[in-house]
Amino acid sequence: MRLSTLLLRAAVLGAVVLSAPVAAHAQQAAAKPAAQPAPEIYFRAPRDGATVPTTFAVEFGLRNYGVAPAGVSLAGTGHFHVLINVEPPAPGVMIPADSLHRHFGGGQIETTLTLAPGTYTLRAVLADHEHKVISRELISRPIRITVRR
Ligand SMILES: [Cu+2]
Repeated sequence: MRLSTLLLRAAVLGAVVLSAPVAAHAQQAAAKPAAQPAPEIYFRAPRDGATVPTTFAVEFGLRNYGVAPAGVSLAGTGHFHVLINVEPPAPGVMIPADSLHRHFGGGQIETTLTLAPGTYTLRAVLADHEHKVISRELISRPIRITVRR
């Protein structure tokens, strides 16, 4: 019961995350029907270079991949992480759980973060049900933000 509820939720979340790029992707598919679309992960918010208050909204973006809660083993899915001022582990390596490696194992696609004033480099990383980095493509480009006093 609980698992099926989670899976349903994951499917709904995946649909929400993936709905916008579907139209663009459909055009590519028409031109190149055999091509496997590359996944892409990014921050919808905050924007690169943004100045934000100490508590700020984070919205994840994902194309050509799905979202499922941690612990749910479903091919083609994972859950989001935010890495703060640290390099991402290599694919296949488990992401630590500490203040610099935040896990969103509930399958969240948006959240809030609270950071002390300063400048930060953030990366969004999608990892599998065991918190292992899936691939380089599922590590976002770094964004730089300034948290204001
Ligand atoms: Cu995790």
